[in-house]
Amino acid sequence: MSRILTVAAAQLGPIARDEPRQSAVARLSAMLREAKAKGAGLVIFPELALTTFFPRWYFEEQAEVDVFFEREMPNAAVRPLFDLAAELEIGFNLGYAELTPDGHHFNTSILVDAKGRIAGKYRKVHLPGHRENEPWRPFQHLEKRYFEPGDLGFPVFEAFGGRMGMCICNDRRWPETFRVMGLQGVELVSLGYNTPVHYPPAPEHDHLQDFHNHLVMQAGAYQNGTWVVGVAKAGKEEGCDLIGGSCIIAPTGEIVAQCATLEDEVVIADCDLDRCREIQDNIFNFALHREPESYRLITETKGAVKRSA
Ligand code: CDT
Repeated sequence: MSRILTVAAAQLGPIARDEPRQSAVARLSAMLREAKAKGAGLVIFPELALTTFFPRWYFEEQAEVDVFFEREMPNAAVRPLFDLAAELEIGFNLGYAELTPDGHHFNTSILVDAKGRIAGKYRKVHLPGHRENEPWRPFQHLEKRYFEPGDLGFPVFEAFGGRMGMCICNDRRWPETFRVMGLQGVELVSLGYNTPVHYPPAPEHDHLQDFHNHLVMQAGAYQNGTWVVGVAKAGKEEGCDLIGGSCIIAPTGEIVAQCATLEDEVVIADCDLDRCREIQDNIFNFALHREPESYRLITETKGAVKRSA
C-alpha cells in the first residue's frame, strides 16, 4: 500500500525588520507556486514567517512588540496567500505571531487545506530564552517575555489524507513533543524554526547547531515512526546568523531532501504516509512495547528530582 503526499519544505532567507508583510507574503507566494510546479500538495513555511525574528530585541513598550503580531488570520496582508493556495489547490503550514481578541500573545502555526481553509492550529508550548533584558548578550531571545506558552497541547489533525501534527522550533528539542503526537498516531509533523548559530549562554556549542537540529528531528521521526518536515528561516537576519538545513525526514529517521542554501529555497519529497507502519507496527509498536508505569516521573515532575534508589 502507499499513500503519497508530496510535501515541500519552503525555506525563507532573512526578513528585514522593516520588510512589510506584503513583501514576505509575495516571497511565500512565489515559493507556493514553485512547490506546486514541482508537484507538491502541501508546503511547509517557517516559524514567524511574516516578520523578522523580533524576540532578538528588547522593547520597552508593548505597542512596539504588537506591530509584529496578527490580530486575525487571514488578514488583508496575508489573504493573497490563502487565495493563491485555494486557486492552486495546495495546502500550507504557516507560522506567525498571534494576538487574540482577548489580548493573549502566542507563537502560532496553522495548517491550511487545499481549499484555503484553516484545518488545524498549534501554539508553541516550549518557549526558549529569557524574560528580562540581558544587555550582555549580543542579541536577545525574549520569547518568554513576548509569548505565553501554548494552550492547545499537541493536537493531531485528519488532513491531506493522513494524521498531521505541528510543533515550532524549540519544541523539536523535547522528546515529549513528538511522543505526545506519536501517541495519537501522527504520520507527519511539520515545524518551522529560527535558530541562531550563536548561543550566548554556551557558545562552545555554536559549531553543533546544525548537528543538534538534525539530531532531534531525526530522532523524533524514528522514535515515533513519522515523517518530519523542519523548515528554517535562515541566513544573516539583522546581523544575526540563523542556521538553514531545512529538510524532510522519513519515518526511519533518514533525511530524504535538504536545502543547500541560506536563502529562499524549495525542496520536495514524495512522503508515503503508509511507511509510518514500518516503524509504528514493529520496533515502536507502542501498544505492545511501551511501559508507561515506568515513565510516571515524566508527568509528575518538571525539574529533575535527584533521589537515589
Ligand atoms: N525560535 C526558537 O525557538 N529558537 C531556539 C533558539 C535556541 S534557544 C535560545 C531553538 O531552540 O532553536
